[in-house]
Amino acid sequence: MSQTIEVKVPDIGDFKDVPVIDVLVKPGDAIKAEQPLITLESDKATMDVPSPASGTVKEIKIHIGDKVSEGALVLLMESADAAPTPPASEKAPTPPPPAATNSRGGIAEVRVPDIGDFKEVPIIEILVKAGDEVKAEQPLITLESDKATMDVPSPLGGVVGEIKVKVGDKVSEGSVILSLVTGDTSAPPPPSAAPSTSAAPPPAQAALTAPSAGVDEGAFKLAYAGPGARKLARELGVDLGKVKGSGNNGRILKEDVESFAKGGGAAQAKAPAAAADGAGLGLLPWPQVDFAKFGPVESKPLSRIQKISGANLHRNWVMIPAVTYHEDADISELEAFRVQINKEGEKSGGTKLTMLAFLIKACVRALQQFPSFNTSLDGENLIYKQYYHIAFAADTPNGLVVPVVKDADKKGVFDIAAETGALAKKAREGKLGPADMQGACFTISSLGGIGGTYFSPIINAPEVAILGVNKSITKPVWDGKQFAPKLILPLSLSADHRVIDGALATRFNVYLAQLLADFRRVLL
Ligand code: CAO
Repeated sequence: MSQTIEVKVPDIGDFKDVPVIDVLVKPGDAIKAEQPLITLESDKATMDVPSPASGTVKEIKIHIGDKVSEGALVLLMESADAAPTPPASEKAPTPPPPAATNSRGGIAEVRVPDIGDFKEVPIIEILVKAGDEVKAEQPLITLESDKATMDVPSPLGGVVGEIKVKVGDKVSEGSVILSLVTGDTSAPPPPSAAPSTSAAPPPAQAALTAPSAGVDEGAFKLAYAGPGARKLARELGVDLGKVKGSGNNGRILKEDVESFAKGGGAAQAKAPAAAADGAGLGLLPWPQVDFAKFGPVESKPLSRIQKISGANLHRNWVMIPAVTYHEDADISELEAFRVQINKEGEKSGGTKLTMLAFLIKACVRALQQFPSFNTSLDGENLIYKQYYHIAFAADTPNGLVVPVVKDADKKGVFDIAAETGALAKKAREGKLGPADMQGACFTISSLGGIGGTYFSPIINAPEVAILGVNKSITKPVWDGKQFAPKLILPLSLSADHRVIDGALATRFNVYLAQLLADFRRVLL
């Protein structure tokens, strides 16, 4: 017998009441273990809740917009894992996945229809997934050229088989999109009853959602909204760039589009937060340029990490009156020590000490010496933290992420080096969980492995300071009698001026440089 499983929100770190921004399955869907079921989005991260087992979705217990915490019931499913395979003649106790229901139909290949003069148009959304049951005319993918956004509808009813394209692929008339297991007698039959047929969707004109008059296409493209909201905006002729999102990080929900269309939009458009084009801030509108006029171009959608971190960085840049203070630290002895210890480690096969690990340890000492740096603004109060969790920016193929080394004050430099190495690896593999990225007191952004001299890092709110580090370089330094070669590490400290004034920031920098110049001071 199959078994009904209650799928609940797993341990999601300290996150509570996190909004559901997407429900990725529906009753009747056949799902595999680990397949994402819903997407949650906090102000720090977007996370999918995976299925604990294979089976069939029975009942969904939540809606988009619900706020959930660990243990919340997501859905009921019939677990296939628990069920012995029934004999062929025996009727399955639960409805089989849709793909298995149509034995009379064939397999149709759905292709891009006539889309006018458009060629090599990028796919910006795939609206269905393998196993989905679709109706004739239901949109399958969304294409977006520099002139128009268009949905390609399904020519037939059926069940989606293999999806042959991915977001970012460029398609033209005739490109194969997916295979469709047909058999829905209510829909027009495929042109041929052969098992593999080529089904031309309705003419593109039926699907083409040309830009509405007055819609700013550039801002529409950049708006932070999912396919549902985008589609609705097209249908209602709403200029998405002017809609204020009420979802997490300003994500535009369908309701926002509806209320904008109903007239609330005029007021919204005036709100500064909604002014994607800067008009609401009294600024000139964002320049709209047809780049293709000047040479070949290619449009690629931002990654999910870029969209989320972009919204956070923008807020922090606009809202924090930050000043960046520079300092040079003489790390000649520290680097010699690091190299020496690593050589010894090579013999014993130990963890490699990194400059980042020493920096984390030195920053903890500096935060202890200057507690104002280990705070967060909370209205008119300043929260002083008595723990030392240090974040570091990690560059990944999908964008910037900021994992956190917890309780760095209680860890040795070897442990910190091992932990940053493991976190950076996890980050590059896209496997960081929410708990890995929360609770930071202070952030280090190290570009030392790449180069550069100084830069101006953006504070990671609600922290009040961030340390930027570039590549160390040997420079001649006057020691009172002569120039001596010293290995100099350029430091760039950005601090929130509401909490930290210039004198304090400079004292912090000078102290940090002293620690790095003579690491024994960390023990004092
Ligand atoms: N000066 C000179 N050399 C340095 C250095 C510095 N400040 N910091 C690191 N290096 C050297 C290392 O010693 C290493 O050399 P070897 O291979 O010879 O040992 C090399 O540069 C590569 O180091 P790394 O950058 O891979 O390792 P790390 O521990 O220093 O940094 C991490 C780890 C995760 C911080 C890094 O990989 C990373 O992602 N950096 C980018 C962060 C970023 O994008 N910040 C900008 C945020 S704002 O847009």
